[in-house]
Amino acid sequence: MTALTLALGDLTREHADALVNAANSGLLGGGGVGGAIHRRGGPAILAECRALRAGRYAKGLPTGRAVATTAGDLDARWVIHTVGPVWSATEDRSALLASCHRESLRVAGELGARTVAFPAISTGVYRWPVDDAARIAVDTVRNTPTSVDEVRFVLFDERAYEAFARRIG
Ligand code: AR6
Repeated sequence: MTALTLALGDLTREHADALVNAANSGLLGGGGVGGAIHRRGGPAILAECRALRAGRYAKGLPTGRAVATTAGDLDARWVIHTVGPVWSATEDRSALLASCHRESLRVAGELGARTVAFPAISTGVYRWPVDDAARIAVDTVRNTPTSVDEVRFVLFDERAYEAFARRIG
């Protein structure tokens, strides 16, 4: 049974086996939580991202997929980078947001991570409404068989925290 827990604050201050990054497909940094991860985690993370871009993901990491790197100076063993979909009012991209959570858990399981901390993927720069993102994130984690013991959602503001808290119940 995987425990779903919540925290309010900065993901880069959390201790977990793996921290999930809401990345873009270029994997080379950006704003939001990913910017914070690279800032606090130091250059080792970016170096591994560049190596991925030079090899397996020359065209970038596709939306809905996940890949791990070192966590550098963060209090974790790995960062799992996943690319959320940009919110669209005209196209239902929910399956891709669900896939981010499923794929991140799959990668975490392969690594042997027992604790994984997620941000609210796609709810920042990618503008996904937070209540809907909470529904997709929580339901997907609940319905994905995994060896991970704890999935912690780390929410940056009260509004996101309340949305996830309502969904977890
Ligand atoms: N800790 C936890 N949550 C955070 C932090 C933090 N330090 N900083 C922001 N958030 P975003 P996206 C929250 O924009 O929407 C980037 O530029 C934020 O309030 O990081 O998936 C990438 O390079 C929001 O609720 O990710 C991509 O280009 C959530 O994290 C693009 O943004 C996600 O916001 C990805 O957009």
